[in-house]
Amino acid sequence: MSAATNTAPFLTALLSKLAPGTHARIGARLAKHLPDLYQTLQTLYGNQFSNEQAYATWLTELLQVAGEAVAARPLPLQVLDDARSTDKNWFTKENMLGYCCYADRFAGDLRGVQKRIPHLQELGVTYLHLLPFLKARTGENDGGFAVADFDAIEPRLGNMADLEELSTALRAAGISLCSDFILNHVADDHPWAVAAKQGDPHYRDYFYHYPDRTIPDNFEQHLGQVFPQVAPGNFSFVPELQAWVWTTFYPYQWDLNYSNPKVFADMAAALLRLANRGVEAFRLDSTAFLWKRAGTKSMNQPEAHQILQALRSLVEIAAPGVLLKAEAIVETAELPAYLGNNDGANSKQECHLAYHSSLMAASWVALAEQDTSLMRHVFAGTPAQPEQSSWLTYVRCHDDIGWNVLRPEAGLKTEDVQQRLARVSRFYSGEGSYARGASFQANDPAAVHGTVGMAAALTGFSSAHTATEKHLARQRLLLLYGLSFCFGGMPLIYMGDELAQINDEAYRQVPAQAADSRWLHRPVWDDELYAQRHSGSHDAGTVFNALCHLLPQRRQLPQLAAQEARQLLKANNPAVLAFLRGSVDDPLLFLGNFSEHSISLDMVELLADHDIPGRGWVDQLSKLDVDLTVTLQAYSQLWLVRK
Ligand code: OTU
Repeated sequence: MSAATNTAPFLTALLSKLAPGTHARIGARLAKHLPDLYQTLQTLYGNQFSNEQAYATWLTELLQVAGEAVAARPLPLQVLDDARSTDKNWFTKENMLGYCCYADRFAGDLRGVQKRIPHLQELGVTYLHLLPFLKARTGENDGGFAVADFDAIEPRLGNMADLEELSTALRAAGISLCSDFILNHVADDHPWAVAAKQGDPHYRDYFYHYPDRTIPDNFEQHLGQVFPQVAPGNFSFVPELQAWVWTTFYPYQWDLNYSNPKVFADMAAALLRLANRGVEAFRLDSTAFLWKRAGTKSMNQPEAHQILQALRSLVEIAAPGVLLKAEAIVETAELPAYLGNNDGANSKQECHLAYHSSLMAASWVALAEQDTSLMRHVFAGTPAQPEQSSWLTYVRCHDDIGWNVLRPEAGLKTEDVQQRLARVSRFYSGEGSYARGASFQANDPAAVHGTVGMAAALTGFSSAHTATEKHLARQRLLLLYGLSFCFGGMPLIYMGDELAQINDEAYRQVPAQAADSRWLHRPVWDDELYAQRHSGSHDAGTVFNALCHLLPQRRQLPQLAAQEARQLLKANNPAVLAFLRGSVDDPLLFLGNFSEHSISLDMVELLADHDIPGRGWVDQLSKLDVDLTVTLQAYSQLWLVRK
């Protein structure tokens, strides 16, 4: 059956197999999304079946699972599905605000998280990303990114009842719960890996396994390395299998073989079961790596996108209130595809959200270089996102800041790129700067290291002694957050940043963490800082108060919704970032000074090419009118609107 072929007969046959009680709920959604799903999965897996009938039988089984998920979907979630189906842009609005933390480090366990809802509400959070909380591998587990069971909670953190209770309490508070869904790999003690080790051929083929180094060596010639120091190479020898297993990340994280349709079906079913527990958004981890192809980096392959598109169709059918968020730490040019496209008849829906990781990294480059040129390239390389999708904008996360994604923007000659990014990396590890981060691993000493460290440590709080230094540190932190609030996307606050929390060195004493310096910026919630949050004489308070000033302003500015237009302006000073949001009739103009100097700008000149007057602006943050010549203090930002 080709795309143009009618899937109606298939649909009729399928409906006869689904519980009649669900037809009213699922019928129209199936009619809408089945043609795409049928075709996408046929492109991916059609050749694995002896004929089209066999493929259709497999797809029927998959959709029966989706049908069961619909039948079992709790009523409040059905209500949510319906509401969101009539307001498909709900997550792109200017009121959206994310918060990201580890359940244990934030609040002990899932029950503890519930007790911290008032903190989230004080900030105006509408989306809570709890880092991995599913049952993880025993022993080292990459902060939970090695999952042993998709249907169980990590016992330290609670149980399924706690998760359901938490998601319900969050929903009542207007907060959507986001869970990681680690779909690229499972832990080596996940039942599938255990069965494979015991010789079960069915489960052995859930993984990529090679009897000798011939194929791995071939692949390795083109592959990168994520953890070159602590987990070099992309294959690990597994004695029980007498084979080399594909392990992109740690040796105990076994990449799943998505060329096997059973893997796709099982993972899709696991996602839908979790959705029925009240998880409203999934952070799809490491999406770039889902498909391997010899002779390539095995990242961003078309099939990886097809897997995500098929998941999207399934979610639209079985749990349309749920969001998918792509985590793909890749070059700017590769990012937009994760949001799908609007190309007319070929338009494809993929993830609702995707991390704008190169904007994040570029904003730190701008701060280090006191020059926005590189970031302007990232802006220029970011097309308007398709309808019903949004960037996830952020300043920090639980991983290192990877500078290498910026290679295309960093220069033309390899040595220049290398030197430039290495300089930024050294800047943030403190060489001649206010920053107090550290380098993350890289595979050769000449290569560029990523950077670890809390945002407050990187912006200068840890090295500030005088009031002026503290003021500058605060301005830098707020400038980066301000940009993430205004760029056009859902901004995410990383736990601790709202209280200017600095690095946590304790990981060096914890054997399971000591080798992975990302733990430097995964601190434990600090009650003392929290108690200072309204104090004007503590860093925690001044930052918290300032954020609590910016955030309500943001919620009142419809120009800042993700779907609104964005246009970069050319300022006559490279340290200044200037861009318009919203319509020409009622725009918001963001001005940010990434340098330590104060800079004057001529408003008429700035807007000359845009048919917008230079006169008649007011700063939404200070409520002060703006003169024709506007002065931006060191690291300051203005959010200008028409009077
Ligand atoms: C993701 O990250 C997670 O965010 C990491 O915490 C996990 O360790 C990893 O997957 C394995 O599950 O490249 O796009 O610091 O940027 O590991 C996937 C390196 C990734 C991370 C990288 C990352």
